[in-house]
Amino acid sequence: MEEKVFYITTPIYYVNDVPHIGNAYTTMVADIVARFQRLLGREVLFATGTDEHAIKVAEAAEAEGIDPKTFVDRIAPKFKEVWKELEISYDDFIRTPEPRHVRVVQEAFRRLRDSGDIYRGVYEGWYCVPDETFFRESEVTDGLCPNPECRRPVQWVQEETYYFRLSAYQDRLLQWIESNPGCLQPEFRKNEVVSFIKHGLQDISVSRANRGWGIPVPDEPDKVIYVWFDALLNYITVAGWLSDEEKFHRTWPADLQLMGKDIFVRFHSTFWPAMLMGLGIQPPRVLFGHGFWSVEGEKISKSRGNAISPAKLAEDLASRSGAKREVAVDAIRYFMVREVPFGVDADFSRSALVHRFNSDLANDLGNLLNRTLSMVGSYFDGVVPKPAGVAEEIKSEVLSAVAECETALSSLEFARGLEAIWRAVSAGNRFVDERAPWRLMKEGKREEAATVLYSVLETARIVAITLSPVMPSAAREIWRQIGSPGDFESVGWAAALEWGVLPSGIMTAGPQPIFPRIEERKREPKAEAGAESPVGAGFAIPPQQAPEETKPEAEEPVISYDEFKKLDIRVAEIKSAEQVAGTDKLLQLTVDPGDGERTIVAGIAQWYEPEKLLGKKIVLLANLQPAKIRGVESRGMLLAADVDGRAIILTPDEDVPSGAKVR
Ligand code: ME8
Repeated sequence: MEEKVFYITTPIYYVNDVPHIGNAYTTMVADIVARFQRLLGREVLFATGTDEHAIKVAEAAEAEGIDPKTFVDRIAPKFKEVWKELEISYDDFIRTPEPRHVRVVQEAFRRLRDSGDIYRGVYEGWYCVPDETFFRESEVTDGLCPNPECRRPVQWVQEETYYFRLSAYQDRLLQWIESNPGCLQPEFRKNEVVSFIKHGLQDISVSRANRGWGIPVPDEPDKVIYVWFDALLNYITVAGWLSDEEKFHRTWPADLQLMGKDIFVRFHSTFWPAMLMGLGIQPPRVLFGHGFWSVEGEKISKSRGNAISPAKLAEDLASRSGAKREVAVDAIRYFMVREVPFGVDADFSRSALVHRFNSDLANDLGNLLNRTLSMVGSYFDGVVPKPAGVAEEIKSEVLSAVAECETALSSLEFARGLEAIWRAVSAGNRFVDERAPWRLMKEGKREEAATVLYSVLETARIVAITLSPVMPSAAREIWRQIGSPGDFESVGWAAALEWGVLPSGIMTAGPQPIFPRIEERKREPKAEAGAESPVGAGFAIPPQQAPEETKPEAEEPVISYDEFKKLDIRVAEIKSAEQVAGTDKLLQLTVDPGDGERTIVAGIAQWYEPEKLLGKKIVLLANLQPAKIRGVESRGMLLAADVDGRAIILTPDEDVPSGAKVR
């Protein structure tokens, strides 16, 4: 019998906006699991995609004055682009308007209607468009969505509809959960599901009046199918339900369905398995609802301007460190699964990212590789030396780390898996420190030095394989630099369980530092006036290149009081603010510093919404030489505090008149 395909899914994301690090997180984790399973030799189907029939998608299109189809056709490919940059190795990308999916949704609807699970009625209650969720009258107070993460206004809906008989599945769902330990993870969220179900399930409306967007109800084109009924079915569309029976048989049930906690309880752990039961299809093997990321302590939201674009973050990290872009992507992947155990909430901070980059990647891993390869270069002409024997202590430490890493990755404990790999890295560094090949060479013990260096190269080879699900590009680079033949994808995880595989006598190719350390006090690379600033670079856009007399970075320049007196720093009021066309980071501000209005450009758009700045008093360097930035003449510079790359505008402690001097 053919082996079952390992089937892993992410949610399909709404296309009302481009992906941020929250969506990227789920997708990166799914990618890590998919790569790990492939290394283990499993055939994998890794699916992701876009959920396009939501009302909020139609509203976003309307806000732009275009039809929903044009809108989704523009945004959906952006997801693919971002996933490509983040090295997401998906096998299938589904878009809900595709005919293969429309057919599945309509057929599922028809079958459930025929069996009586879907019945006609009238819906009267609330609907939250941002959450695309129906709420009972009693669930809503103050006209706001009861989901604490949302709390946006709900709409009152009264229309003829179809209901899905969810209430009939209460006992079957509880029984499924009880007889399949581990089907809902993590455990603490399973308990939430059980109490949600025990609290009583209500039938759920599964159609809406057709306003020109959505999949029509079969034989009743005045109605469209509820977006969640449509979206959840994507998982069986991809697996081949109704289109490829053999594929479906080998693929379903899904081995792992990943999502955030926001859509875990109500939709994926209740509605979804009930729909499948109604269709006579087995529920998935494991549903995992992970925690949410905040950014610098704040909930991610577009209006707060902190919905970080993962691609841009990688670009910034690359420019700040000098690492290759794909290595910067890897560092972000590493950070997000290393920082907290998978499942719980986490906070993203740039300083923590920089810290991990420097300590784990540049210091521990980078050092191991660089110093070993330079010694191989100096003492053995860059050729992998032949060991005189097996260094048992490092071998056993490294192999036991691999075993632990395998167990941890299999049970989705990524942080523990990476800790285990870092034990191998530290073992390698310690081995070099203790055995000191440079001393051995001086003492003429060339064979011993060869054994030490070979063992560390072998450690690096094993680290490359085990690290590759999380950091595929960096692993490829390590592999290349140590001269290992072929690629880790073809040798697979099994090659990490063996010691002594790296052939002696082959040429190494390093060292070329993969993770150049980020010098926190280093001057930022000179940015072109108006260029988007990298992580931590100035947000007050300098109108000109740094002056010629810029001192070397180590010396803090000292200025005299007379020089300081030349600065005209004043309080100014913001009169208007708007984004500079064609940039994500620049705002054009009209400010009044007491002597009439003028325009300045500031690199703060990532953190401040233009509307919220109106009337704010800021501190302005008023006599800076004017400069054109992206076509806008800027006359002065807004001063802000730099907190780990984030701009915080300085404002006076009390209300002071515009034009007041700052001394
Ligand atoms: O809910 N932290 O799509 P969506 C971690 N279309 N993960 C986050 C996150 C954060 N701050 N923000 C979002 C939908 N996510 C539906 C899904 S599936 C049949 C239909 C991730 O675009 C997380 O996986 O709102 C969350 O569940 C998902 O994005 C929500 O994506």
